[in-house]
Amino acid sequence: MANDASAVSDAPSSAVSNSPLADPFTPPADSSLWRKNFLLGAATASYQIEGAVDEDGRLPSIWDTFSATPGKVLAGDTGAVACDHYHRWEADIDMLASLGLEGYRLSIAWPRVMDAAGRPNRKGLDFYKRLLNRLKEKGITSFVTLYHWDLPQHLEDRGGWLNRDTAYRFADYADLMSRELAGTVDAWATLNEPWCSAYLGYGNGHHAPGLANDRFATQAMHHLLLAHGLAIPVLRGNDPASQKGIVANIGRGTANSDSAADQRAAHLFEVQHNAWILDPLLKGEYPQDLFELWPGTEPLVLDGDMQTIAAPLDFLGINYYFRTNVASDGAHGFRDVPLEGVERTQMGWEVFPDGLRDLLTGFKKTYNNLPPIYITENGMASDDKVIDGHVDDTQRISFLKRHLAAVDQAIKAGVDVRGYFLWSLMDNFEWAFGYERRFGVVHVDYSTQKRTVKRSAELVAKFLKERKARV
Ligand code: IFM
Repeated sequence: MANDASAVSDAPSSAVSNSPLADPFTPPADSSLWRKNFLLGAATASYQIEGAVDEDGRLPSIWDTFSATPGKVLAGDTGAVACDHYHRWEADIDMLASLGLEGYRLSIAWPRVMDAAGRPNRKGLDFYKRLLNRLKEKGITSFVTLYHWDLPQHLEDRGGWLNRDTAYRFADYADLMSRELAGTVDAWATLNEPWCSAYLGYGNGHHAPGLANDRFATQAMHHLLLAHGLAIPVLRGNDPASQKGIVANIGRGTANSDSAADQRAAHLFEVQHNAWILDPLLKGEYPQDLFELWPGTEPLVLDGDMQTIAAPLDFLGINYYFRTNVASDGAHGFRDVPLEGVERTQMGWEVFPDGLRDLLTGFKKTYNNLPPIYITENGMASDDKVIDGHVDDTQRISFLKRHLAAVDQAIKAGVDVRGYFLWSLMDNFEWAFGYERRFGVVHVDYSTQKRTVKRSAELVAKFLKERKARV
């Protein structure tokens, strides 16, 4: 993959146009999305866009190590340059603002802002201060994730999330960040998708650090959740005016048949995908069914841990992408049974908007203390091409419209959903899939770093403009 940042152009190639085409995105008149206080924004993450991995004192992360390991990432891609956002952040924020997006969800690279002894790295911190101040000047609401998977490699060398001490190092990092950035952040999320960190990172090895053992996955999850629980009161103490929460990726599991065994398989799928994270956070306990699925994997839990983990939240971030159809594996688990003839994305993920509505309404029934919800990620990858300066991402437009309709249905069913972030603002490094999979509403040409606003982003901008103009 060519990733040469030398020939550059900062300006997005197409401004928001008044297209004569009928608008396939704008929500119906009765949609809750028309409410001006429903936040509509876009999300990114540090390792996926920043590049500049060894500049200004940034230390290596587990993703630098993992992506440099042959065979781990498609085409040998790495985040070394990515979208070069570390150097182009001003133009990128201008682009975000020109689209009228009201919120921006970003993450901080832990190895950029703290050295191995826990001391601040001023140059790295200044990058985020400048960026957050610019968002404030532009009136854009900032959602800042502290951990979107780029663990400092020096912590992994001491056991990473298998080492309980990492949870305490995370609380130190949260302390430093919230002391330095207090007043510039509207909402803090401790972790992004602990399921991915624990299961893909330590359970099946698909992500950094690439370990594969169910027992590791449950212990890593416990330390991740403990890190979250330790950080929440620290964030509250240092930055009382902001909201505090966490972001979970949730999965819909459906049964391949009406048989009791397949129904149980679908239940277990959702236990390991959703309840594994949400039960500790909202009930202060792990779901016991998890250990029927993965016998003998109970993590080591010390006295007081579960109370720490269940610290009250101001919001819950939900990331939703697809459903998984499953059947019993004939033993105590489930196996995927991909459905034929359904709509899929470039990732091969099934497009299933009802899953988002059903999970949200289900959580409201299951958790009587369910916090206000932000959809912190939703979107899809497609093999987008720039043709005559335009990207007509028809499937994404329809995908977004249908998922926003599902959010509206959940709101009408009584779920307190307060906002939605598109994943992603721009095409970026899609982890083990490198640069091949394009999730952005803005296209990135990685050989020139030219940004091209896709048709989906134009339509979101058009809707936001209309909404703003309403009295
Ligand atoms: O790109 C990722 C993101 O980092 C976390 N949530 C899912 C996205 C798409 O796979």
